[in-house]
Amino acid sequence: MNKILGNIRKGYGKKLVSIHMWNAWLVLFLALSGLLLVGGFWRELLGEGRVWLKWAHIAFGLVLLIPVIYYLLLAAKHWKRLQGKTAQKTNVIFVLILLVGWIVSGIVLWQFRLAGPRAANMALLVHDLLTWIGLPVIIYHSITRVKWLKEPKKRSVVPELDTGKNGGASGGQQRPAATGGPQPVYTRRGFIKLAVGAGLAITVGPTFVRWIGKSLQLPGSADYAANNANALLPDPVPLADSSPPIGGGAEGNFRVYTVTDIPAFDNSNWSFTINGLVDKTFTWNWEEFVKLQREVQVSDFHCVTGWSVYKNTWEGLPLYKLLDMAGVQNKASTVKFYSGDGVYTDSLTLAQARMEDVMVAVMHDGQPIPNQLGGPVRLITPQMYAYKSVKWLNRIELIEEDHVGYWEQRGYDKDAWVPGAKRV
Ligand SMILES: Nc1nc2c(c(=O)[nH]1)N[C@H]1C(S)=C(S)[C@@H](COP(=O)(O)O)O[C@H]1N2
Ligand SMILES: [Mo]
Repeated sequence: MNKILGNIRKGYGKKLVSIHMWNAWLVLFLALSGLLLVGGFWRELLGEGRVWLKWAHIAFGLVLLIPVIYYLLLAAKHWKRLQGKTAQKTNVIFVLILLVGWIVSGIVLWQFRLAGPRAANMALLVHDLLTWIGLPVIIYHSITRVKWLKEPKKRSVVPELDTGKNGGASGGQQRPAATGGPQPVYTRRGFIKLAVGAGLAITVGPTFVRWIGKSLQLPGSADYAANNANALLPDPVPLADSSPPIGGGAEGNFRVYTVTDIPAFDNSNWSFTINGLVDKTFTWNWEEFVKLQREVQVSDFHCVTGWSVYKNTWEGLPLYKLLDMAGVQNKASTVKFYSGDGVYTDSLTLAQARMEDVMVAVMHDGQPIPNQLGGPVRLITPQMYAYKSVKWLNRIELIEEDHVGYWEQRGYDKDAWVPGAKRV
């Protein structure tokens, strides 16, 4: 009888160990791929690989459901075993909340078109927050719980899921009295734990604080206007609708995206051109450009990765007016946009380009657009995802053939319409 029970227990323990192992490998892959996906540095380097990586991240995220569900099937039993072990129970609940939270928010982000921008925005926040909290805890757990840090006799049959058995910051001092004598305060384990904890706090802490500041829009946390490296004179004078902004001020925050170094411009190196299949080519310098008649619109801005900024008051030149000024020739069917970064391009069909809210924007909420956010001039396409919204826009060309934009060449959907857009 005892033998049978022992075997069952052994099989059950093995299952938990293998669940834990699969879970650990999946989380490791998801953490690395996730960090590569958000890291600005990697955006350009990865190029097309980035879109593949995103799909792999989604696929492996879904696979993560398997160990979670498998564990939940065994949970009742495991739970009984944990009777009285509050620390371990807390740990299991923490891990489950983390994994389920990651999976659910990940699914919403994956299905952003179905979910819509509000839900996607919330999901991205949750996904980020869980990563900020969960990843350091997991790294700490992984480093401080590797086998060589443990005393052999204290290894349990179900080592990893029973986290907390030797865990907690005071783990080093919890050794059984059986070893006899007073406990040393500084053990190797205790020291390593402290070092890992301090290392994580130092490396992760400051970025986390910055992220919180931006997410909660604390004053001064993302002051792109104050750090505007552009030096274009004169400043554009805002229209009455812009200052104060009729939209009441944007809600949410931009994430600075770029596939190049962030350029900065001044009067000597900035100009704006519209050419190609037009009756009249224009090239304006800044002094001329700021004199062109601007208009104001309030619109939402959606990035395809899940974040949005609502109620932006943009001031600039409606694109259709620029097109009419230049006179589009019959042969033209595509409007191609060039960025002053020298790399990024995108395009709209002529019909899309003529939508009345497509704007060559110069001001945001009554201020010049800072260089980090694409100023002095960027494109705004409220009906479409923001990869169409070319930053540092300095040239518009009318062409006969189609043009596949930077991200579209690298796997983004040619169809960039946001849900509910008035498609043309
Ligand atoms: N030149 C240039 N324009 C660009 C991009 C870019 O990398 N380079 N990224 C696009 C994407 S995917 C988004 S979501 C928005 C982000 O704008 P922001 O950096 O002002 O938040 O810019 C778009 N325009
Ligand atoms: Mo984007």
